[in-house]
Amino acid sequence: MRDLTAVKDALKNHQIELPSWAFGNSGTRFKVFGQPGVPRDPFEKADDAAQVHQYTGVAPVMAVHIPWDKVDDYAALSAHAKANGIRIGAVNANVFQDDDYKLGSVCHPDPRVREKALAHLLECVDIMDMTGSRDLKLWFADGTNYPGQDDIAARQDRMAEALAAVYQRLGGHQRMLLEYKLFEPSFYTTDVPDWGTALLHCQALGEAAQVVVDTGHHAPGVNIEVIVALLLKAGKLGGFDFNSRFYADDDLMVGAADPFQLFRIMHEVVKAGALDPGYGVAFMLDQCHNIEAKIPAQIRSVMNVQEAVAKALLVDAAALRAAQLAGDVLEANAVLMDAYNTDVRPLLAELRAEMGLAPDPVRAYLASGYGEKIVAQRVGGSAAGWGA
Ligand code: RM4
Ligand code: MN
Repeated sequence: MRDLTAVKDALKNHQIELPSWAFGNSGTRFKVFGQPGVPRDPFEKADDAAQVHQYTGVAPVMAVHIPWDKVDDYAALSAHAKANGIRIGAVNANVFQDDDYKLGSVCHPDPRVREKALAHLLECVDIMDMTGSRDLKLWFADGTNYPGQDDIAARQDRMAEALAAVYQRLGGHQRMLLEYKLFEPSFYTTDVPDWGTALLHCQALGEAAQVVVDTGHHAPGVNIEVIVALLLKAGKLGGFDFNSRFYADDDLMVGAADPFQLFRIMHEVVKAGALDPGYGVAFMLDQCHNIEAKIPAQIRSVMNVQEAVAKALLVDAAALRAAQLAGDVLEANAVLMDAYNTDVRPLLAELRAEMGLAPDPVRAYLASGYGEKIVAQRVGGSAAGWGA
């Protein structure tokens, strides 16, 4: 696309969903370094998410994670988000932090544990009804550590059974997003380890079941844009959990480790017309800011996604196609690299000016004094976190 007005319009309409858990304390299994001023409840998380939206203008949605974001009154949480200019997005289920789940959740050999896990998933759909959320995001830590520990095929049947029960419960506008991950916490088998497994389950369920690509959930060297292209072709790409990784599921800021990969992924999305909000791909962040300040890190992440999207939108599709059809390998590659090597920061600054925003959202946030204000105000209570 060479029409800069169209590029800017597409960027204005491209929304990025923020993870509530990115605002709370997080860490590794070695240490959680608490930060002053972190939210103490989901309402304060929504306040912080609203800051990210205020400075970027394209992040008006915050995903929640249950039970981390459990509240007595979800209508009040939605109203609070709305009053701050944002809304509640995907509801993420958590069936990996209870003692009962040592050997799995919905794939556990004991039907009592499976029932408990299923009840939680159904509770998440109840919450979606109250928050008006469209998406239920499912990631399972289920798997085994040792050969012979459990029956691999039987576990697939248990997974399918639970997913079908949840699928039945979905309302007309609701979707189930199934996320895969190669390994961790299980080290021998994982019950939904890859996009093929996720796709098989989703295909068996129906249209409202879609696959989520978490960019940190593959083996090193896996070509994620091929997966994205195939899922888009199958009409089964429900969304992304964006983050970057150097080694495993690092959950670092998206675009930090490999901005070129992010561009290649977004190029597939743009080509398929899937950037359009009506297409139904949820562009979510799934990150943890263990050592850096959380709100500016989220702002930076949104900006990193925007840069990749802008570059993908700048690809001269006609020239690329012509070179591809002519078998001109070098020219085709050059067309793509031309877009990638464009400095889109001036374009994004211009876009922000048009949207009434500061050209540099991170600086504007830092100058606002909000960071100092929350450190001063949020004393007492217990800081939110996922308790690694
Ligand atoms: C998982 C997965 C989920 C996220 C949790 C915290 O690895 O990526 O999407 O909710 O971590
Ligand atoms: Mn994820």
